[in-house]
Amino acid sequence: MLKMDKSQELFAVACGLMPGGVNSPVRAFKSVGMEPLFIEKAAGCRVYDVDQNEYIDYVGSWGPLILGHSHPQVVEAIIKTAEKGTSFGALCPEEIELAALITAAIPSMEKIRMVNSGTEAAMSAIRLARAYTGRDKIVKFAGCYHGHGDSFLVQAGSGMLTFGIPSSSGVPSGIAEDTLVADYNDLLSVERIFAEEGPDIAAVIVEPVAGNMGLVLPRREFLAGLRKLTADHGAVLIFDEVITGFRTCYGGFQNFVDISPDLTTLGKIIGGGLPVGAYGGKKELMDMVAPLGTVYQAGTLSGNPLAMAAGAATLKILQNNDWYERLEVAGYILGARLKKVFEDADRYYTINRFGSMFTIFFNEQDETIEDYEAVRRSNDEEYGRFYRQLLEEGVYLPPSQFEVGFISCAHELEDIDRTVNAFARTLEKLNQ
Ligand code: KE4
Repeated sequence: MLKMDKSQELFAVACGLMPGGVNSPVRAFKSVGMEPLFIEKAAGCRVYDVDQNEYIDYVGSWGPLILGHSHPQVVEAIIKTAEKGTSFGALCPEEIELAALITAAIPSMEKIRMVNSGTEAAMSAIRLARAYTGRDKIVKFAGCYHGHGDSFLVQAGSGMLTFGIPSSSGVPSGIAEDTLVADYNDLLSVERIFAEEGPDIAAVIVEPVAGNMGLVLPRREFLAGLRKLTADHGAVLIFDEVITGFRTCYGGFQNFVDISPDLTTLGKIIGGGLPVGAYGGKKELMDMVAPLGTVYQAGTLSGNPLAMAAGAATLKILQNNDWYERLEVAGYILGARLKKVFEDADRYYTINRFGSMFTIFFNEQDETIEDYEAVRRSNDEEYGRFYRQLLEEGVYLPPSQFEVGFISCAHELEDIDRTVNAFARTLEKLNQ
């Protein structure tokens, strides 16, 4: 039995201070049927909770820690910058450095604006799309998540899927009505919406690889189809690359599939573990943003030197493409060996993997998982049962079936080995 006394003691206090004891719902561990861990420290691919339990970490702070925790060069950049001041509310050289690194890596981002979260980036991108087109409606996909901006909390993924809150309360009906929902990987569902509402649609926002209903890969024709459909109807195509940005390659998933969206949102990795988001795209759109244009968007800590330095240090390390090859090898080995473990245990499962991102779905029948309906058929109770046992074995997956596991550059083959063995022991114990 996992020793969790200290975590439980702290959680009791936290519940008196914060709703559900957390500052973000998915951390509550509710969907995996246990009280949450309090993490005390982390280094490389390991996290350590307040009860001195050690885990191989596949959460990676939900994606930002692609280099692993406390990377020496990132920590050094943060310390050196902090010694000169953390935020001035004025221009600083660090914001130019990070903006230059990102726009050089993602050519469709001719101009970029830094914000403090993926949510802010997505909210700003649709505001800009609405201003540029003079239209109000947006199209999103069931199971995709773009942060907690009102327009996105309609059939969203991530914590909303985890907690079965298809749409959040508190969102004015007028706003929800302007959010049209299509089916991921189903181009026909988008064509039908455009046939009815095309002239009123400002933008389509999509996760080019869906990471908030578990990992669901795009069919090739899906993204290319969205590009053509939005261009034909004068709507803005927004790739939400908050997860995939600098995760799948040095740049965006868009580089990988050679599709240029009109706007891109980023977050997570570009902050190197500190709060950073960004949106950017064609000059024609971005020059509408204040103070140049009439689309207002602002932020006290946007572009602060500390977060910029952490992000720039991270991207400069990732410029060495060997890291992406290494992540692909680690992902391939983990996926292949887990497939064998599940087959030996005679269990239905589906492992969706792309590079260093993966999700294990516990399905009731042997099926591929390529859309939201198939995701909904997975057994998240069984995921919870598996999760708790795996934690006992020292492996820390995302505490939700509808999230993505992340391998970092700090995971060695020895860690993959230990992970596979932990899965095998877990399945053995669950099958007893
Ligand atoms: P943030 O506001 O959390 O920085 O980013 C929102 C966001 C936007 N777009 C995508 C594709 C995202 O995945 C996210 C946030 N991801 C979740 C986990 N899947 C963050 C974890 C949490 O909510 O605590």
